[in-house]
Amino acid sequence: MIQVATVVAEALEAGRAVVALESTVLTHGLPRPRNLELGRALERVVREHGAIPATIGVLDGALVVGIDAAQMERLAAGPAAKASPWNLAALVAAGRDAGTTVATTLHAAAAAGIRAFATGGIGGVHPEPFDESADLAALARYPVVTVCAGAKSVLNVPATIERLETAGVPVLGWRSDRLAGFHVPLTDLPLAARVESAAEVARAFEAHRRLGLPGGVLVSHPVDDGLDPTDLARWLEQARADVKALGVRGKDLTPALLAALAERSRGATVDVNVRLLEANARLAADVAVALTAPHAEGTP
Ligand code: PSU
Ligand code: MN
Repeated sequence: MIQVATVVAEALEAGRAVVALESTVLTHGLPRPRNLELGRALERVVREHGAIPATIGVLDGALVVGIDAAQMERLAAGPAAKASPWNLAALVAAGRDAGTTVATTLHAAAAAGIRAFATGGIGGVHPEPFDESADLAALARYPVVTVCAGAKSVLNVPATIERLETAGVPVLGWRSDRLAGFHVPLTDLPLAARVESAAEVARAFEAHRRLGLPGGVLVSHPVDDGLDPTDLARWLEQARADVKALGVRGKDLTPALLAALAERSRGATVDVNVRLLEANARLAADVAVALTAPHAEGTP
């Protein structure tokens, strides 16, 4: 039921660098037509940095690793559902189209043997009422390096980092000692480990695996020229009130908050989101290349 595109299967077979990309950001994270432009741009960035992109999505009920141009257009145009691990089977059984969240993308990437993945911001713990993303459990479960810009700003970020700790997910600060803040470069949350190069990320991931620890590692990549924290706090307060008035809950919550933020900031949050996604794709490609180097995959 998982279809791996020929170009991706051949690249993996040949030991070449491959980067997984998610598609919920295309179906639910960004407005049209920027979603499709971004989907194409991310694949281009990965190729320019020496790796093969594999955007993952659900088409006619098939979980596809490495969607083609027409499939990307179709997902970006919609309508498409949002596939998390808890609703994936039902969507597949019904033959639906869907974007894959970080959690579902990790599942498919791991099944295909892909070791590097780029997203924007991971899901996590929402403020009241209780709601916690399946992304956290998936990060703790699948052996993949995920490059992100921290957790999405709409979340309870301190609680999210605590949950990652409990789950045993190492968070590596890219050239920084604090967690990245998604729309803003940095939070004030300290990280246990700092990395300066893609080779260092690859070595940390290999150490994690050789120790027999389950799951992957998360790279926290701060955005350049992020939003002003005071502006973001104001827009966030407004966006939360907008979404509360709509009574949105569950899997519709994150997309609704991102859309409300985009509206309140007149597109400023979308501009930063696009830039950080491209930067993360670049870094994930460098990590994927480093993971193919002999020192990274050698015997213990
Ligand atoms: N990063 C972005 N934009 C997004 C997402 C991530 O910059 O839209 C998506 C990811 O697919 C992530 C999902 O897995 O939002 C989280 O949704 P939830 O909180 O319902 O698990
Ligand atoms: Mn949820």
